[in-house]
Amino acid sequence: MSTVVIIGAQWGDEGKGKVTDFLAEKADIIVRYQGGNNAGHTVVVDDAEFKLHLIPSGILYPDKLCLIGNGVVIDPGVLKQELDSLAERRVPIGKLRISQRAHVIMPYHRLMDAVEEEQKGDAKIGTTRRGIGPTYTDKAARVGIRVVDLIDKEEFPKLLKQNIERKNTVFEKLFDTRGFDYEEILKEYQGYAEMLEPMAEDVSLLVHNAIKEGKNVLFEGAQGTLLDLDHGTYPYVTSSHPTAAAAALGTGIGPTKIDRVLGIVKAYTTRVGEGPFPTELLDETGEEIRRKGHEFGTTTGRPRRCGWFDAVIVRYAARISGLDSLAITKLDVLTGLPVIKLCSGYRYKGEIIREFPASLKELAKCEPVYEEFPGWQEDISQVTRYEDLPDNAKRYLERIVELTEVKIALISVGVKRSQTIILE
Ligand code: 2SA
Ligand code: GDP
Ligand code: MG
Repeated sequence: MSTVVIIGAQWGDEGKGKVTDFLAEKADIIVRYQGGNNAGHTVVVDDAEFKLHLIPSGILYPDKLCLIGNGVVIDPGVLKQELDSLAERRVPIGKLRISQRAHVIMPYHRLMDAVEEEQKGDAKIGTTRRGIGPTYTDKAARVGIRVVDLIDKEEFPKLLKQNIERKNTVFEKLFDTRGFDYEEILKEYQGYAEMLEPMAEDVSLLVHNAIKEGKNVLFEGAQGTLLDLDHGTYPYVTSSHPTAAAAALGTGIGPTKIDRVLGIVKAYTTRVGEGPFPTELLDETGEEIRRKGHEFGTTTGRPRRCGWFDAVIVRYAARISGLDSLAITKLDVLTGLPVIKLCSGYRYKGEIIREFPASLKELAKCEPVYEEFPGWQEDISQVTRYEDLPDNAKRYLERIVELTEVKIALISVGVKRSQTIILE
C-alpha cells in the first residue's frame, strides 16, 4: 500500500467504514475528501460499535493521523458531538486535522434542505436533511463560509451578516417566518471557531508531504458512485462526488499521486432515499435481506431498499473510478438463500444493454436480466481463507469478477476485523 482510494461502487453503505478501518492498520494517514455528516460509517472493534459521520474511520487507532479535506462540508455542532462521544468512550481524538478550505454547514442550510424536500413533495430526493446540498450550493455560488473564514474573528461576523440578510430576505418572502437571528448564530458559531482553531490546517500540504516521505495514505470515500452529482442517477444523487477523482480534488493533491483505487461492493445491492433501482426486491426476499443484513440507515435509521447484485452498475463504477480491485462485503448475509440472482444486463426495447444509461426515463424501462446461482447453507462467518468458502459462493464471486472485469482483493463475512478474507 502507498496511496489507496476507497470508494463505494453502488449506492453507498457498502461497508466502507469496516474496510477502511481494516486497511487503516497499515496506513499512516486516513483522509475523508467529500460529503459530510450525511455519511454513516460503521466500525466494530471487538464488541464495540462506532458510527462515524464526519471523522475518518481511522480514528479508532490511536497512532493514525486523521484528516478532513477541503471537499468535505462540516457541521461543527455534529463534529463536536462526535468528538465528545468518542472521548467519552476513551478514543483518543488528538490526531484529527481539518482543512482550512472546507466549507461549513450553517443552520440555514439545514432548514433549506428540509424546505426544498417538502416543496418537492412526491418528487423529493429523500435527502438526509443534514444541509449537505444547500452548503455545496452556496460553495458553488461563492457565498459559502469556510473553516478559515469561521476562525477569522473579523471576517466571520461580516460574512455571517451578509448571508443572514440574504437568506432572511428569501425566507421572509417565501414563508411567514421571522428569519434567522444573527446574534444567536454568531455566538453559537464563535464557540465552534474556538474548537476548530487548533485543528485547522493546510490538509493539502500535510498529504503532499506525507506522500513525499513515502507514507501510506488511505482516502476514505463516502456515499457511492450512483449518488455522484455527475455520474449518478441525477437528480436522485448527493451534491458531492463519491467517485475516485474527488479524492485528488477534495484533498488538494494531483491525480498522479494516487496508486490504487479499491471499490467496495455489497454482495447484493441497497439504496436509501428515492430514485431508480432496477434490481430492487419488493418481496419477502428483499425483507429477508434487510432483516439479516440490518439494512437501516446509519445516520437517519431509514429502512434501506434491498435488491440483487447488479453487475451493470458495478462495471460502470469500475469505469468511472478506474477500479483496480473490489472488496465484496456482507457475503454472509446471503447464506441460507436457496437461489441467488445476479443481474448481468438490462433488457431495453427488446435488446440487451450492458452500459448504464444516463436517462432516468430509459432506466425506468430497463428490465434486469438475471443469472441464477444455487445458494449455500454453510455458515461462512468464520471463514478466513478463500479456499474454505463453499463452492457455490466461489462460483457466484467468480461470475462477479467476469462480469465487472475487476478482480477481488478482499471479502468480508461479518462486521469484525477478523471476519475478513484477503485475496492478494
Ligand atoms: P443528501 O443528504 O443530500 O446527501 O441526500 C442525497 C441522496 O444521497 C443519499 N445518501 C446516502 N445514501 C446512503 N447512505 C448514506 N448515509 C447514511 C447511511 C444514510 C442514512 O450510512 O446509512 O442514514 O439514511 C447517504 N447519505 C446520503 C440520500 O439517501 C439521498 O438519496
Ligand atoms: P458504509 O457507509 O459504506 O461505511 O456502510 P454502513 O456502515 O452505513 O453500512 C454497512 C453495515 O454493514 C454496517 O452496519 C456494518 O457494520 C455492516 N457490515 C460491514 N461489513 C459486513 C459484513 O461483511 N457482514 C455483515 N453481516 N455486516 C457487515
Ligand atoms: Mg453508510
